[in-house]
Amino acid sequence: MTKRKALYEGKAKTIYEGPEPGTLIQYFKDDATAFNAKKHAIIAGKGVLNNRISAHIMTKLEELGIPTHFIRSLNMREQLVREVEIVPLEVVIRNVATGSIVPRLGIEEGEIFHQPLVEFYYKKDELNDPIVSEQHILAFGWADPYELEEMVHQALRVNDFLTGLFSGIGLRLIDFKLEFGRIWDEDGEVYIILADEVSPDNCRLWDSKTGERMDKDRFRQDLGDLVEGYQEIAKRLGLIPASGIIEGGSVNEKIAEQLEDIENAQAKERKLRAVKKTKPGRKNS
Ligand code: ADP
Ligand code: AIR
Ligand code: ASP
Repeated sequence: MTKRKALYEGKAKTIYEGPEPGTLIQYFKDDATAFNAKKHAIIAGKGVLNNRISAHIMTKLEELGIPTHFIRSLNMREQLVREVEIVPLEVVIRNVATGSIVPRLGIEEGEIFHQPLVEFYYKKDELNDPIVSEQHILAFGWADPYELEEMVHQALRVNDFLTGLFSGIGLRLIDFKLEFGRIWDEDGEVYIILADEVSPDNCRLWDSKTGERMDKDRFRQDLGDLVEGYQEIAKRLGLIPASGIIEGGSVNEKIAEQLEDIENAQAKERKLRAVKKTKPGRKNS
């Protein structure tokens, strides 16, 4: 194997230099962390499942015209992506009350919101990713008004699409977190595209019938075996065989390696959309 340069060692992924300028390789690790990495475990199969699930969802989002960093899967743990300048924000969409918002606002767990709630958190581990307002984002220059509008617009489109996708396989999309990044074209025009991953690490998914938690809350709150939940999601999405990918506590590599190219047939020239540089029409009086 050729020696590649690791550019960034994250909590759940390692980022390697890509084969061409402007590309990166995302390696999905088996590490699970919570509470800003105060809780940590290695869970066999998590990386393979998140790689597969995220590749599938990013491909579907591209089909809807939502630009993403995903180029193609490389193997069971790695995907090729476009290198972006990450906007230092976590964009969280909530449909139902759970997690950090419950104690923060003293609301009832399970309350359904009148409309999807969009929240922003400043991506800064040292500060435990504090919640911020649009005014903070603009005042500190983390994004400009057009970028902000674009991120909210795309995040709500992702919410609509994923709510339907998961509802079709008996899962409720409770909330999720997205990260966006910037890329520039030759004319210096900036594009906002969806980056990072969309997986049960950053989406809360409850079984529609039983309410069972299928996502990373299994690990955060010790609710059950994490990989079992992730496998169930992948099975319902038709991404892995009904027998699963784990055998005797470790990944069956023969099965897992075959998962990689299922979606690559669909990987095609990505269409990009520029963020508008003129005042959005709907803001005009
Ligand atoms: P963390 O940094 O929170 O530990 P991860 O372990 O998931 O998170 O590491 C992946 C890192 O790569 C994140 O910091 C994320 O913002 C960044 N990233 C995701 N996609 C891209 C991309 N296309 N280009 C550059 N950086 C990216
Ligand atoms: N999230 C936030 N930071 C990291 C992640 N993964 C995701 C959670 C949840 C949503 O954002 O997975 O789906 C809201 O999290 P919380 O903890 O603020 O309730
Ligand atoms: N991944 C983050 C952490 O390690 C947050 C979380 O998912 O709970 O703290």
